[in-house]
Formats: sequence, C-alpha cells, structure tokens
Amino acid sequence: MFATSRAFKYAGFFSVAAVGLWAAPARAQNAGGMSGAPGAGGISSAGAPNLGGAGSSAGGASSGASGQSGGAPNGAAGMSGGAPSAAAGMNGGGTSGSPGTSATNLVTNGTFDTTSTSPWWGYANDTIDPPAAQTLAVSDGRLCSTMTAGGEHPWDVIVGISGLALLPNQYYHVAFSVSADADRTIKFKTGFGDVPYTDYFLESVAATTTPQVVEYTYLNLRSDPMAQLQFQIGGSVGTVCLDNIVLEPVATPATPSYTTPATSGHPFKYYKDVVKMGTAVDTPMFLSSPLHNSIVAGEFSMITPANSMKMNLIEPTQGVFDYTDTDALAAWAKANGLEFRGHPLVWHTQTPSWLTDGTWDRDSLTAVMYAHIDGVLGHYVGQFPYWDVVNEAIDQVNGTWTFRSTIWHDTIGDDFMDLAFAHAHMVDPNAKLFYNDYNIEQKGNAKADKVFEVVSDMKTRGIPIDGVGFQGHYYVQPDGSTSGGVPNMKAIADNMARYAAINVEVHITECDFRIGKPLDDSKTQIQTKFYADLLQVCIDAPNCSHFTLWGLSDADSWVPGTFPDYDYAHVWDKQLMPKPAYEAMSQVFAKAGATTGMAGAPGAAGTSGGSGGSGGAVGSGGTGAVSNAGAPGVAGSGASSSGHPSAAKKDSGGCSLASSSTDTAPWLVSVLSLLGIAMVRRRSQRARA
Ligand code: 9MR
Repeated sequence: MFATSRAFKYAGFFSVAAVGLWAAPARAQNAGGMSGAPGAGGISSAGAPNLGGAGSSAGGASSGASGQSGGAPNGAAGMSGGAPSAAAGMNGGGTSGSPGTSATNLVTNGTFDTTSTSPWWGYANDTIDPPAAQTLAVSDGRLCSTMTAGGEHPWDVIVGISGLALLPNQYYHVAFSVSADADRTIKFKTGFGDVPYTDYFLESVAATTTPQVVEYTYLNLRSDPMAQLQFQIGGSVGTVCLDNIVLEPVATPATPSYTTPATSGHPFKYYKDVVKMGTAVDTPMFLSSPLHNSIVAGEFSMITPANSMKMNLIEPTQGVFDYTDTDALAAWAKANGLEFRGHPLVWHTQTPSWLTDGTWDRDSLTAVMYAHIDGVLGHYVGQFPYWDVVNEAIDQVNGTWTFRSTIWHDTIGDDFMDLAFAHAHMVDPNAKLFYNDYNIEQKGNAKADKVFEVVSDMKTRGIPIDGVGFQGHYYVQPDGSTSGGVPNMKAIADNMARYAAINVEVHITECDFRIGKPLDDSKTQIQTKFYADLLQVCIDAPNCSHFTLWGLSDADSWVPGTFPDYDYAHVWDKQLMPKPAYEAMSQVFAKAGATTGMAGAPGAAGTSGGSGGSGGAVGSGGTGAVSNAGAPGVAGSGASSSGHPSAAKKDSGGCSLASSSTDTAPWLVSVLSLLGIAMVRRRSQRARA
C-alpha cells in the first residue's frame, strides 16, 4: 500500500529547513497515524511504493537519518553547490552532461524512452483542502507530473521509485534533469516513505522553465534493500518534468588538501592550548562534502554533532539505539585527531514520540532517563571528553525564572538535573559534564543569574557538574540595530569569573551570529567584531578552554530555517570561503599565542602570510617560539600543543593567559578598516562589472 498523507507530511517535516527548535516534537507526533488511500487523489501511476515489511526493517535504523537531513536547512546544496571546484563531492546545480544511463544505475526507466511511466509512481495528498491531484505521463521523453492541485508543501505531491538497494558507507551519485512550467522549488531525497520516515539524503532544488541537470554525490550510511528515490514537487499547481535520472554507487571522493588562509599561517587548531576551537557538524552533509571535511580537519580541534545525538534520532524506539550517524562522525573525528562533544543527553526538544506519548510517573521516567544515559553515554564511554548532560532546562514560567516546564522536570521533579548528572558521572566518571543553555552568557541577565544560582547550588551539594556551556547565539537585526543581539563582553567576562570562583568551567558551545537580511558591510563588520571579541573574552578567562561554532558555514546553516529573516551567521560563507571574522579570530589567537611565547602573533611579519609565525614570536620574545613558525598549512597540525606547553591553560590545569582588555584591540580596528577597504573595492569591482 501507498504511504499516506500524514506519513508524507512527516517526511516533509524533516525535509523542511523550518524545523523549528520547538516545533519539532509537536509535529513529529502528527506522524504517528496514517490515513488516506494510497493511489487516491489523482495518482495516475499505479505503482506501489515499498512499504509494509520493509518499513519496519528500515525503521529503527533509518529514522536517525531523517532528522539529520531535516536538521540541515539549505543543506549541502549551498554547501557544495557553490563550493570551489565542487570538492570532488557534491556539486548541486551543475550543468554538465545528462548521464541517464549507466551500468550501475539503480534506477530503471530513468530516461523515459517509451510512453511507459513504470516503475515510477505518483502520490498526492488527499487529506488537504483542496486535495492535491496529479497526473503522471511521459511527454517528449520526460516524466511529467501535471498538478491540478498541488497542496501546500513539496511533499504533498511526490513522484518516486521504490525498491532501490542502498549499501552502507557507500557514496552515491544522484543526477537528474528537471524543468517546470514556472519557477518553483522541489525537493528530492533518497530514503524511505513509511513510518518512521527517513531521509538518507535530501535536498532542495530550483526548477525553472529551462531543464537543468542536478548532480550530487553523498555518503549513504545505512543499508536499505528497499529504499526510495523521491521527488517532492507539490506546493502549487503546475507541471514538473524529470529526465535522465541516475542513482549509482561511486568511489569515495578524494579529500582536498587544506592550507589555512590565516595570515598568521596557523589554523585555529594550532592554538588549541590557548582555546580549543570546535564546530558543530551534521550528517550526511558533513561526511559527504570533502571540502567541508578538509576545512574542519584543517582548522578545528573538536566537533559536536548538530543533530545525530538528539533523543528522537539516537533512541527512536524505546530501548533501541541508532548510533549509525554518531559512530560515523566519531570515527571521522578520531581518524582526524579531533575531540568530540556529546550533545545532548537530556533535552525537551527533538524527543521521540514514544517518550512524549507515553504515560510516565517519576520512577518510570527516571528509569527512562537513566536508560537513555546508559545507552548513549555508555556506548561512547571513555571516548568523548565532554558531554552536555542537560540542555536548556531554565525558562521563565509565570514571570519567574525557574525550571522549564518539560516532560523531564514536570514528571521527575526539580531534582531531575541532579539525577541526570549523578547518573552520567557514574557511567563515565572521567567525562566532563556540562549544563548547556542560551542567553546565560551575561552576568546580570535574569536567566544567566538563575542558571548560576542553580549550578552553584548543585556544586555546593556535591552534584558532579564540571561546566556550563554558554551557547552564544547572537545577532544583528534586519534594520542594523544591535539592540539585544550584541552582548556586553564585560558582563560575559564577569559571568565566567564567577563560575571560575566556584570551580566551574565554561565552554562557548554553540556560537553563531546571525545577520538580519539583507546582508551589508556594516552588519558584516559587527559580526566580525563580535566573533573576535567573544573569542578574546574566552581566551582571557582562565576557566574558558573551548569555543565551538554552531556550524561551519552559511551553506548548511540551521538559522534560515528557524529565523527566516536572518542568515549569514557563520564564519565561512555559502561558498565555504572564510569571512572577515575568520581572520579577525585568527589574529586574536595569534596575539594570545605571542603573549605566551607561541608563534603567529600579528605584527609586521605577522600579517604577511607564511612568515606570520616568526613575526609574532619576535614580538613576544617567546622562548623558542620562532622555531615553531611555519609555512601556512604546515605548522598547524598536531605539533602545536606539545611545542608550547607554556601556552597550555585551563582545561589541563595549566597557567592562564595574561589578562587583556575586552575592548576592541587596535589590531582589530585595523582588520575592520581593511575589511572596509576590501568591501569598497569589491563594490567598485561589482559596479565596473
Ligand atoms: O542545529 C540544530 C538544528 O539543525 C535543529 O533543527 C534544531 C532542532 O532543535 O537544533 C539545532 O541545534 C540546537 C542545539 O541542539 C541546542 N541549542 C540550540 C541549537 C539551535 O537551534
């Protein structure tokens, strides 16, 4: 039988960028039931998508992938589409040839050389008003859907093929040609259609009146003998035509070598003893884009999974854990020498329906929480040094800052955090355990003060909590106003200091700075200064040893899906090119490195590329630092920490760096004015073009 309307809605939920932070559980619950008759609603093609038995087999393993795709608004299209040289990986929107046939193509009848549509099937959602309706036919050698009612969303009308055997850890090349009678956005995915809905790989594509060849290469993590390739084309009336459809296994793409663009010559990770830089990553886009991966490996010291450890993905069925994505990320991190942050164990968002639909009392839900911690932390025990044990548990309730009303708090009670931390500590006594939240960075902010009170109290009572994660999500408004969006750095420094006084570490865990559209130079300058200033605050605080960016680039950002009026939040842009914030942060590091005798401080030689290291070292007079100066992209890897024990701080109990002002440093003023010059230059180039 055909998958039903609500079934596909759920699939679509995952596919949409607008997976709201708080909308997720509510909408996920909608997925539980199925209704409607497959084949109804104007489906002309009789085919039967593979459901039933295969659904259950794919279910447990594959639901993890759904959120991964859904959790990556804009996904790899931007990430790789515009990436320089397409990175031997994904190259959405390409205009190269239209393969259509291939010895290894899993798709049959992808070229529509006869009038037969088989084995392609159509689906239209008949539960909405008006019911979606399509007719599917081969026209001029293409498979064309004519929608007399398109429904509301792309997933309200689907053209698909079933029964494709996908192999785990295998790269696949997806290619097709698409056109429409008017511009529209469609989605395509590999995955599964039945409950629980699965997206192994999912992308948005612009269809125009001119046929375009779309091509991607992605890493498929899961084994599925009965997968589907779907084109989600609904949303409005019209015609969409497809041709030359290919899904074929291909060799693992080569990872491009990486050279840091930092003028100091040193990537972020060179300064890991000053502060470890991390970034959030999301499967499958992350592992599918060699360019993205090479930047992360080349610059960063740690990664956090953006979605794969969320409870709905890692424990989709009670007691059944799906580690597929996290295992793949962890293996990649290990192979590339990066640390891993577990995120999150206990959170009220992205929870599975079995949890939210269940009937629990204090004892039974505590058992569920313990079993989840056992299952997740236990699986990675000894491997991940840092864990966000409880996420976002403080909120304003009836005007008072207190524990957020969640299933965890409301069922277990005020001590649910105590219990979670104590249990996590029992499972992995060596892991550092964190409470993680947003809007808690600045001392004097009511929420921040409440969290400090809660954490202090936990410390006083001997609860094993090691640190607090300041998420660090900030912004400039569309009108350019910084009100509310740019933090008071002094207040953040003061907050870190009061945590230091109670022996609690602080990590910046999810930093980004979104820009209200449209993007302009002054907003970019505000962003640049923000990133540099916040990094400086962390460096200056003896108890702040980690600074994680919530995503590498604007190409696969969570921001536009959650805040449609905002974008451009990250340090690398949609083409995976570093923004001015990158160099500004790099220079903050270089200055700190010089202070402690490391190479790479800014200065006469420090801004001249490969010789930057020696320039900084000379400036600092650091012992032996000159010997560590290296060519860009060379010195950065691995050698830094052992080479600079004097720079070790905080995390290892080493000395802290000399305190410096959190006011904008003179060198940053120079970066900003250089940025201004560069932008003026770019504008005049554009004007000339
Ligand atoms: O980046 C994540 C995004 O892809 C998901 O859609 C979203 C769903 O809740 O979660 C995002 O990550 C959140 C993190 O886990 C906790 N703090 C807020 C982050 C941004 O929403």
